[in-house]
Amino acid sequence: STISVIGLGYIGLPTAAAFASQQKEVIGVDINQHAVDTINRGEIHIVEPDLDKVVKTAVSAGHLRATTTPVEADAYLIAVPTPFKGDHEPDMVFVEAAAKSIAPVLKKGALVILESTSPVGATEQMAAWLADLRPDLTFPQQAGEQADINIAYCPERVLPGQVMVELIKNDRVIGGMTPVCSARASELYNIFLEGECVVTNARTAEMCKLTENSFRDVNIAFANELSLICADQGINVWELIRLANRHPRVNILQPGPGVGGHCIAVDPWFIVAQNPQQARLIRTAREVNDHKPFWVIDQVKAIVADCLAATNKRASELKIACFGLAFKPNIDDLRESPAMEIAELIAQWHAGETLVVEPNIHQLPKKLDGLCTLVSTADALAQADVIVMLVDHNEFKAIAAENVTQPFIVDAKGVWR
Ligand code: SAJ
Repeated sequence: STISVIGLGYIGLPTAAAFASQQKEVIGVDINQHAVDTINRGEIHIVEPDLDKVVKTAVSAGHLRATTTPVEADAYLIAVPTPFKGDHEPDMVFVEAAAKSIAPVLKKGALVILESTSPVGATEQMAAWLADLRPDLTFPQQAGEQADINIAYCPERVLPGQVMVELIKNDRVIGGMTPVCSARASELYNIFLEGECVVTNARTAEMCKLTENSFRDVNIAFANELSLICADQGINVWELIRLANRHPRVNILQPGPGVGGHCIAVDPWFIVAQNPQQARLIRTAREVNDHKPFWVIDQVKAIVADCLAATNKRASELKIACFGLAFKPNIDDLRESPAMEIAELIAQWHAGETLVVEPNIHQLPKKLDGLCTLVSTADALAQADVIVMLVDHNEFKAIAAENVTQPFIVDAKGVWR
């Protein structure tokens, strides 16, 4: 039997590789010719630990190949992006395009699974698009258990940086449009899954994915709000959280420069867009986290003023060093990163030189090119007048206290708590 994965990005490619490594015939489909060519050479176009080895083995064994045109298959998994447009409304264009691209090759008995993070009702919408294009087939919304095509929503929940482990170990929520759809989807995932398949309906599964990331966002917002309160009260927030977490039922997350990545800062808005009246806490959490970078910048401006007053230097002579650009520690992913946003705004505002340290990249992103200078940790420590710590990379946590001689520090991650 053939499994086809539509969308070969951070979720689709690892999933395709996981099936292929169980000797299944997998055909990956992506509109990006470069990604397709790279995969067919046995290489990968994204950064994720261990993914390269699994893809290489699967491609050379002939179990995985990629193409730009959908083919006939027994099961389809759709793992395309669902960004938001203008007013924080989910944008389903890629899901719609993916569904419409497989419709012509859909055969009786096929299973279609949507994995992309989606608003509630998206799976029914996808089923309607498919049914419109294939009046010759029956779908669960009309024929229930007897349908020719089975459809389910099964969200991914893997942590970037740990995808190859979590993909296999995590439990999986299976939201079939009918119980038969759920059973078939569970059977499919059980090919590689060590975690459990937990069965529900499609709408609950859609909401479950949004809930998981909103839960984390709200909890990070709580920590970020505490950091503002503590700064005002002259309390060390890192110590405070460590102490509060000694309570058996308290488990506060860590404050930071803001919330980045493509999931936690996006998905809660899907709930807010559908239920603007009810989703008050979820919306406020988003606003608290989105505001955090600007608060950090205000802290930097205040420290720079202190530094100018204490050193008699001119602003143009002052070097500010931003430590970290990635959206979280020990990865090279700079997309939707609050640290990037902060570094860019500081560099635009600052009259002197802005240094940037990011041990996981070799070249500054275009946005910062000409605006900042990429330097090593040692050079930044030696040259900077003001230090702005933005990401708790291991390399930064390993810096010996005696090598930090500057008194002018904004530490958004509590690396030097
Ligand atoms: N962050 C904090 N404080 C913390 C934890 C995280 O400020 O205590 C920040 C990080 O620095 C980062 C952002 O939050 O900027 C998000 O990082 P993350 O590690 O919490 O999550 P992601 O975006 O890498 O992956 C999340 C995961 N969701 C949950 O943990 C509920 C992952 O399991 C999902 O599969 C993924 O979103 C996704 O694709 O939806």
